[in-house]
Amino acid sequence: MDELKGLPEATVIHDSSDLEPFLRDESHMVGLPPLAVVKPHGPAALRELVRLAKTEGFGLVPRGAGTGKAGGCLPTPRSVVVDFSQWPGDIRVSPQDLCLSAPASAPLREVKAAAQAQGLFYPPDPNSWESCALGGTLATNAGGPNACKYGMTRHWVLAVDVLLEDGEIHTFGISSVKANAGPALSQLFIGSEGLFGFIVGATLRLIPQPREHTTLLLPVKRWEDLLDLPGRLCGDGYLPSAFEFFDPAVLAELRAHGPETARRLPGEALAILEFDERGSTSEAYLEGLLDLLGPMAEGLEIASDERQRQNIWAVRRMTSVFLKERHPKKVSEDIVVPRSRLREFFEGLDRLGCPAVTYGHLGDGNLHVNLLAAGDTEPALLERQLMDLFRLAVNLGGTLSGEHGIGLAKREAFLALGDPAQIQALRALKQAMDPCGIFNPGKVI
Ligand code: 2HG
Ligand code: ZN
Repeated sequence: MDELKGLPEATVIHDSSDLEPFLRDESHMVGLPPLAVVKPHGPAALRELVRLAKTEGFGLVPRGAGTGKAGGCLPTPRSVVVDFSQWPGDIRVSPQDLCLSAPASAPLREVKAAAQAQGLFYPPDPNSWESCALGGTLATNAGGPNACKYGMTRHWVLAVDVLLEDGEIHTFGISSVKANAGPALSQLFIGSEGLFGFIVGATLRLIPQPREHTTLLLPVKRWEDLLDLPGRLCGDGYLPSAFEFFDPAVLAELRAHGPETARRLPGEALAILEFDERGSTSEAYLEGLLDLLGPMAEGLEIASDERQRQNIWAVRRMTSVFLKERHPKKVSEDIVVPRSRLREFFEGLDRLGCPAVTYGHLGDGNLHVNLLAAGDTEPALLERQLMDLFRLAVNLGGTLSGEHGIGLAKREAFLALGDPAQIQALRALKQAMDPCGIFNPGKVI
């Protein structure tokens, strides 16, 4: 694309072989070849890109590290990918303000480490946390196991710096939790998947680092027994910092074909519970938990040191990649139902006869329902299976996506099942903030 040749403060990629990696993310979708990929190094590049997008009529598709699970960063017809990996800026921690500022390009791993180096904690922990970029986690409102106690990425954002359709970067929010001069427009951009503008940096809220962790492996004989446990724990004053599970099919796969540490996993089904309260490593705390678990506690294993804890988490963290390697054409969803309706959800899934295996964030009702045979399923049937699954979650007071977002992968389902008033409001906002339709066209709505 000749117009991009003189773009200031940017690296521009045109060669079709170099564009190849930008057609994919971690979803099952594939994008169309973009006109080019631009890696901006400064505001002049963004200003000029916005101007050109408007005058030449192409779309701008934001990209972080490409670890998204819904196709949000995949190129659509006549688009330029804006890859933020070279966007400049440092990670700066302010212990006084309990906050941290960082550019969109900062690896989430480094953001979390910078907080930790000061004894502070940034909780969002999507399973891609070692490879994803902060900007992507903000644009998709990433979740993760710790969301069970600490909430989503959006709950940790104080301010965002956003490229708007005037070509300039504007800051929404301040570095304090108390800011109430009108509605929090910063939140509009978190989880928006770049619909209204592109996030180039943010100020994040921190808390003191938890110093104690009790990590439990809870094997069960009848996996249905796990389904009431998230609600019972909360009802009894125990809020796990993570409550993950594997259904019997996923556990069997891990045990039969997974890494060494997975081969020793116990149980018919398995939960991983973690508590990080002050005092959670005390005997009294554990006794209370054992009381609550009753006969379920038989077979319980407690990680006795940090190495064991990390081994347990390593197995959980690799599950998605492992299943994808075993079943390259699988489709993986991330529906949510309220904790109190988990049992009804699985009964419903059974009734649907949906050929799914499930694992994920049981503690907050966010389940990774995987259709392993999706690649060999007739497309119309697959679509029906997915719609039935989404409808089941929605009818139980849940939603079709708990953490991965809508992107390209769930756009049609979102439009079909979403509240029409909400979709209309989103479209009105899009029109107001991006009247030329240059920001991530063809995604979400
Ligand atoms: C996880 O929790 C990730 O492991 C990925 O959200 C889930 O691939 C998936 O289905
Ligand atoms: Zn997940």
